[in-house]
Amino acid sequence: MANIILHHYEFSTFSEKVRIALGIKQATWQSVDIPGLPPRPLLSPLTGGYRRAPVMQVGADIYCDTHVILAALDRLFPEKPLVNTPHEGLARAIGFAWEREMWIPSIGVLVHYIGEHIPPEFLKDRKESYLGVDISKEAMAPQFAAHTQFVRGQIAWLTRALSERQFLFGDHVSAADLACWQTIFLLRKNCPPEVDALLGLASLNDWYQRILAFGHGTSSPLSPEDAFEIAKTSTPQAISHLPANGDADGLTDGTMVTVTPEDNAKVPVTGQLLATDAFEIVIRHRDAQAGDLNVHFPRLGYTVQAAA
Ligand SMILES: N[C@@H](CCC(=O)N[C@@H](CS)C(=O)NCC(=O)O)C(=O)O
Repeated sequence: MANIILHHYEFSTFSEKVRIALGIKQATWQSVDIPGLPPRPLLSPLTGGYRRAPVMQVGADIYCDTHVILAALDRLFPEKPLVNTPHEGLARAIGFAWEREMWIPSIGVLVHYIGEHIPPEFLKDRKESYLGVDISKEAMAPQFAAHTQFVRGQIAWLTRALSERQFLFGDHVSAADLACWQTIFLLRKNCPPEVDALLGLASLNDWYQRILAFGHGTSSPLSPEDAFEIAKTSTPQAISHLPANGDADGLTDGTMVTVTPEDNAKVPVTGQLLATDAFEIVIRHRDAQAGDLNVHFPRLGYTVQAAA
């Protein structure tokens, strides 16, 4: 079985989504604890500069973004599929749309409660290099009512969808559940219990606890140095799950491209286009120290361009 390495930090809620996915799969994995903000000197050479968390590593294959990580976990552990289900299209759509729409409003509610405890260097990083938004309590206060109403509106449809079922698509948890769950986890874990009443979260509690109970699988710590060494001494896997010459907006396999998140943390990652389909793109990034790496990204939410 492939050696799964997760680069993550404890309070990262997107990381929690993947930790729960590893719990659902009952996986054994290695945990690299990264700081909550850069510099991350031994991770960024592996991702080619992609700076968000979490990142999954399997040898010299690097998976950026939870959407591509969950799909990769389904290939490694076909039991209990999260993306590769009969509801794949909806699982992908709900997961993407929910996270995209909910991230800033959820942070707005979060900082209303705990904003005074966030260190200035964290606020600076989030404003200047990640979100482009000032997430200090003072800056977000004028939008608190609007953010609350938006989150409550989203919670309302989720509650209705879950009223007669265990998970969004029935008896089996999917990537859509995990996406919705992780933003609620952010709030429930960090805010006082009154957040439940504010947002109407109480009736989601059974579903919330069912997902929490999956746990995180079995992990053991790994140092960033050892993870780097594993990447350096491994060979990227041959790609069998994507077609050769898939459509990358007219760019052909072998072309040097950049892949850039289009929502935030817009750092372009450069590499040679190896393979793509409608959902994923893999580029070969060459790092002077780590050597050849296959870096995997989702298509949705990323812009692919010929490198200058
Ligand atoms: N679309 C990305 C979003 C990831 C994301 O925004 N993660 C947060 C942490 S919860 C992050 O990267 N924050 C800035 C950082 O840690 O550098 C995904 O699904 O992985």
